[in-house]
Amino acid sequence: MDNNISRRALAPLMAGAGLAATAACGPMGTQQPASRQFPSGFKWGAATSAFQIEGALDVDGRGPSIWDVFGGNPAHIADGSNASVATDSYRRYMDDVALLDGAGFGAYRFSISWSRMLPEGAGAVNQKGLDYYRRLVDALLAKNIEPYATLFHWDLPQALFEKGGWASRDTPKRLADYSALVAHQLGDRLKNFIILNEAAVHTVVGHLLGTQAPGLKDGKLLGPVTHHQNLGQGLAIQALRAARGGLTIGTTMALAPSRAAGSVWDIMNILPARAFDALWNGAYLDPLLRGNYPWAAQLIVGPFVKDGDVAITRQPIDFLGVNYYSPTYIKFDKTNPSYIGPGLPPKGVELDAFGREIDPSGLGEMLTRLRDDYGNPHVLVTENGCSDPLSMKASAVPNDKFRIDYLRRHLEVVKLAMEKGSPIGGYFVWTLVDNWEWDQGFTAKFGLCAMDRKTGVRTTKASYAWMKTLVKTMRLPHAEV
Ligand code: GCO
Repeated sequence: MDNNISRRALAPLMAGAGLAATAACGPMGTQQPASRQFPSGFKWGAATSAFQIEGALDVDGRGPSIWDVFGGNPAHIADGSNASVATDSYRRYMDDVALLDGAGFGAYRFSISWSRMLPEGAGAVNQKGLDYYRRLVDALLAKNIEPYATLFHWDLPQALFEKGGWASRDTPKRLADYSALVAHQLGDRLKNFIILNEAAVHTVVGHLLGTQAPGLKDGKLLGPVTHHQNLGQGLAIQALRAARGGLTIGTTMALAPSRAAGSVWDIMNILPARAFDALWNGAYLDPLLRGNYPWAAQLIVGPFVKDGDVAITRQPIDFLGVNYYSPTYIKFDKTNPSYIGPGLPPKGVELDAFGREIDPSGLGEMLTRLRDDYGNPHVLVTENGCSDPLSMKASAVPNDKFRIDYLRRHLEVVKLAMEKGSPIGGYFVWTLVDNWEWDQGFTAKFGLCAMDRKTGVRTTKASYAWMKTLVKTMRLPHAEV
């Protein structure tokens, strides 16, 4: 596969695309939902991840993760920054809780840093790390905000990476042990679990493109890293269920339609686009929901699938977390052994600041596939959002109309999908406060709130007020004219 495929990797191709993010965007023939009123009980929330917000990397006994190592090298990060402070949420978590509460959110998706709980990835628990998550969960519950904890959001303990990481069949077992530990220690108050975040991104961007941790560029890892995450997820679901009853368990995937680039005449792009779909979407959906791998993925993972494995990867879940940002465009590339190469979106389409096409219909397409092809699982949209125009300067855009427009248009698709029979129970905006965006450092700003990096003080943007009204009325407003 080409070394450039990923939604992030496409971004630099679109120099100047940041301007497009500020453009007003009308519905342009998009089908509208019959009613704009969301049902009572629909959950509204914001999503974050530990490494992007906590800071305090060497505080209170936390062990290093692969992101400490990769992100600690300024050459890997767009602005040379690191996550040692991030949004300082290890210390300022009450500020975050106050913002969630102020918006009226009923749910918060955060992730647990595996190496804060278990500095070596396995073995004895770090009591101070555990206490932090207890305090956070209790603070959320005190405000009637339901905690949703992701167990693995890309920050594998470095100690486990040194023992082979996801290329090793041991790491799935360690994920299961860690999951059981969290359920034992926090499960009296923390009830909602998301096992993995976007395994496809971690596989492709971390192990093939090398632009994210662990920074490897090795096509041979595609098979084992894909399969072992699926296997670990299955074992972790089993471990959580064995640890205690009454938990709500799901997992989160980066679902994106894989479209053939070019016009209908570019038929040679169709097969690589299908193959990419199998590697990006099917290689994670199918083992969990069907107990097998799609044919094209089978070629790659096959040698690593042992007898009995797919019985483990296939587990009943209470919800599927869907993260959606944009579709992917693929073209035939004869310079690649896989013939899969990154294509460009159609000319003239709207792009977000990441150079990603703004196309809510892609979300509708994936929700329809889940309904028609995957047994219509209960869905939570666990991430959706866009960045302010990328900037090396710390300034954010306070009057972020483009974000309001982006969120509204995606929520129209969510509502429409619900009307067409998809059981969608909630929506989490990515993200609460501008944070440390992986290899993009602080140049990207996805927050409903900005943050002064010198003082840590958070300031709400216009989109925060817009979400607050939406959460209160449960009614999706029409576009502002
Ligand atoms: C992801 C991650 C988030 C990102 C967000 C914006 O989806 O890649 O879950 O950590 O910050 O998507 O790119």
